[in-house]
Amino acid sequence: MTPFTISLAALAGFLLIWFLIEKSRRRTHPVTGGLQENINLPHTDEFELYANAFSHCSRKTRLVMAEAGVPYRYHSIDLIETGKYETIGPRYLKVNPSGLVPTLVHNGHPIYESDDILTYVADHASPDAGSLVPTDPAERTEMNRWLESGVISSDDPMENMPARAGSCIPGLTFPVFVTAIRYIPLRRILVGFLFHPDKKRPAFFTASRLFGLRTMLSQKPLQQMMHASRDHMRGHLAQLAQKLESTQGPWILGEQYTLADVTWSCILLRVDETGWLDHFLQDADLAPVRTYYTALKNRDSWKAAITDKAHPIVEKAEADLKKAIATDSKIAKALYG
Ligand SMILES: N[C@@H](CCC(=O)N[C@@H](CS)C(=O)NCC(=O)O)C(=O)O
Repeated sequence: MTPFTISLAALAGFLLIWFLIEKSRRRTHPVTGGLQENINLPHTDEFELYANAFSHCSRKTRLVMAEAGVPYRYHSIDLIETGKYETIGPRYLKVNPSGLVPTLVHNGHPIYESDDILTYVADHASPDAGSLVPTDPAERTEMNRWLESGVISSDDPMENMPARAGSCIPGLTFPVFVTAIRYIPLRRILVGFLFHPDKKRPAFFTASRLFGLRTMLSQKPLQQMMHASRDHMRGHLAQLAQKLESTQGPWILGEQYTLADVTWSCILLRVDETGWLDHFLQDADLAPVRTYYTALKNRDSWKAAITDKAHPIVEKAEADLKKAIATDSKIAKALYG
């Protein structure tokens, strides 16, 4: 063996050991939702929230904290579309071994799943928070129905789009993902092939980074997925408009702002920032949705939870997408045609 082959073998051995150690530090597994009383995490504040600026589920939890008036320490956790795969870093996996955001930590005990966080905050966080849930059981059931519609499943984020508005979110967000990923170095995206539990994500982001919006939008399966999301979301918005008309607003259940409005704030925001809202609202039947969305944005919680936590990469991506739609008819046709 020459000194060169010996060095090569040593390097390969070193890389393999590094990979195996890193892999074992980044192992993920599913978690059950709700409060985990048996887990104790280091903390400095009574409430600590681990969340991402762009993540739909994270936004719901920031909004509920703002609505309940609960102070908390904020840990901003990146997803690859906002910079890096921080959710599968060893530090965050100690907080939530599923590798998903958000996680709320109360006195060191984590609470998993965004909807469990919403109800936990409404039930425990502050004396005012109880008002986010109706006392009347029938109203409570109705609130839960609207909450359920906004869920994004951890197992299959796009399951059952006809029943869930939340399942339409990934497909509608796809063009913004493609434009955002331009700002992320390729080497960071490729790390996902080594460590991310869902290899479809690095594959999608690598292709988006290499080929760009025009090419990605011309791929038939991606177009079909996006159009299915769009068409089902239109149906969900029509149901929302009918509901708002029947209750006379200003909120989904009428006079009382509830957890259902927290979820739907984030759905409408995503539909808006991905360039779809104006397209949908050309339909006059959806006018109540516009009034409702304006009222949501005027609440104090919106500034605290959404505006003040905006992410620069996402803002650039949204501006890029709007420009591309305005200047490239092929892109506009792929989206709206
Ligand atoms: N059902 C979960 C879904 C959480 C989820 O899917 N979070 C996404 C962001 S919205 C995530 O952390 N993805 C990790 C990744 O993209 O690598 C919840 O509601 O909390």
